[in-house]
Amino acid sequence: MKVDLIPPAEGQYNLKNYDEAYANFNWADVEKQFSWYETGKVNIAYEAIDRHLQTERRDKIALLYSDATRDERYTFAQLSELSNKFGNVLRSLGIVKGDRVFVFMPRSPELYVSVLGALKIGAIVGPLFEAFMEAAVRDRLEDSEAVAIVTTPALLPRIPVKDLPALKHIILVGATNELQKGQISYEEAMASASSELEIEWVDREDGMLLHYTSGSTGKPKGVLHVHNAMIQHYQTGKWVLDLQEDDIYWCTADPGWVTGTSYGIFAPWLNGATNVVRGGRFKPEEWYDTIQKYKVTVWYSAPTSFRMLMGAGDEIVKRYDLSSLRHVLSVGEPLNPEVVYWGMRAFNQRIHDTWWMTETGGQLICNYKCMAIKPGSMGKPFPGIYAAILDDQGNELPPNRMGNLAIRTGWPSMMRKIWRNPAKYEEYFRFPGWYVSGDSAYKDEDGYFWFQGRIDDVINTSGERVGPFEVESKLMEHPAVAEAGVIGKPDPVRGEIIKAFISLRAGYEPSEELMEDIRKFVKEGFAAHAAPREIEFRDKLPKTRSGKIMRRVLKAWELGLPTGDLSTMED
Ligand code: 6R9
Repeated sequence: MKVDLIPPAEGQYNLKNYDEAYANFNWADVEKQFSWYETGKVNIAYEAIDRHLQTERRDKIALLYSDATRDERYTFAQLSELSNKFGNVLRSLGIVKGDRVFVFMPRSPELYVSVLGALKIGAIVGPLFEAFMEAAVRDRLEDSEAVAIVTTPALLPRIPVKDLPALKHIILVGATNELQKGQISYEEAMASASSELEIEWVDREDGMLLHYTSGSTGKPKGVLHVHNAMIQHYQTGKWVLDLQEDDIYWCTADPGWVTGTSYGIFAPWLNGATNVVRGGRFKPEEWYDTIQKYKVTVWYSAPTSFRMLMGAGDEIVKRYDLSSLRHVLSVGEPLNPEVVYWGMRAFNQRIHDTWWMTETGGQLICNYKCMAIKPGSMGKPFPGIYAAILDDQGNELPPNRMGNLAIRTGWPSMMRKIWRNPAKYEEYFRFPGWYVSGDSAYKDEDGYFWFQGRIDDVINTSGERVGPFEVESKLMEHPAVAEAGVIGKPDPVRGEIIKAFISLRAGYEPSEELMEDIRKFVKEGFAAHAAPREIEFRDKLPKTRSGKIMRRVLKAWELGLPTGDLSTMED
């Protein structure tokens, strides 16, 4: 297969020579950037915000926020003051270091202030997508034994308070009704809180963030990150995002996704960059308008969004001035070469793919400004990262052989545990010295990595990981559903869509109406993005003898491929 090579663009980059940096890099040198290099005590929110107050960045814009009704800007000094206040609000409720505090609301300045304030008092922050319905919220708050949640009145009905004995405080942003027991008005509490806060200096290995992510079996896993991750957030912000002093940076991800925290909060602010947050839903015109309005220079988004923009047509692009853009990046799914070519045509920029996971906490395999891009490849390992392709026994494979994408353990932002599930954590490290990603890939003779797929069954729809098991469990709650098997079906726009195979209980007949009702049931009872777009009724589903639904068989049927080994399938 012929592969194009897109040469680096002109300009000044922070990382000038990849090979040289890779050969000489040492994480320990990065630590010297931070105040805690000498004291040993640390707080990521301090390093991201307050540290800049002693420099010329004090009155620099840290946050440019807008949505349909708001248009606001905050300096580093203002964010420092507001997050101090929120830290005091939490402290006055008795919340202490290590407590889990969740944020469950649409993007808004209050969301970012809440995250920073909670981190400043040493709490562990759990961000949730606003799209989560009751069951998804319950699973996460229950597993983490969260003590407080910051939310809005509209989302309040989805928090099953009576099932959550650990949950003591609900902080409501924009409350208008009378408050119930345990509820606090964000605005009232902030108005009377002091803006002087004694930051909780924590150990670099203390918990910072708890991101729940889906596996192929069981409930969602709580991936714990620690303050030490800042080393990686900072350095990848410098070399991969290429953040420079005058940049206006826009990461389109919601903090419910790890991209929206690592690269929507920490990387930009640790580097003192101006960070754009756009609230509301995706609309091509609004997105282009955001770039034009703020003169965005560095833009980090996902293939599903780029594909939707591409689908909206080049005519729209011409209506906006996108000439401020100097660096564009992507994460979450494979970036189709077609999209890379579109980016060059539409706004004269290479789109730089980056590969990483919730569990890795930060970018690991990337395309860099100073390096030639092979469209379709995720790029090369970040300096300090050793990536390899392993066979199923843990041996490194030579170039051009597909296998398990694995990383040598020990990078700064690696997860430190799976909450209350040490066995799950150990599964990632089944080959001594390696983190096994669960992705399959190969490395070519030039050292570029090429993504092939997930080894397990996790579905990636529009950049969001959906565990089939969670969707199946929800489907099974519907009175008509006897059994359900859920797979990801390739889709040109969303990467994959969710397809459910369902066998019905006696007394129910397949119909369009029933299909719609089941779809609605998942949408309203679990999460809109997890509702199957396609449903197929079957008399029986393929299962193992122990009763597990064999999704790989469903997938093979769907794609018309051989079903492989069926020895474990029930008769
Ligand atoms: C940051 C993030 C991780 C999974 C990962 C892989 C897929 C991410 C990718 C990519 C191909 C890329 N993925 N980046 N696949 N090319 N550049 O996405 O975290 O939501 O945990 O998903 O996403 O399958 O294992 P997360």
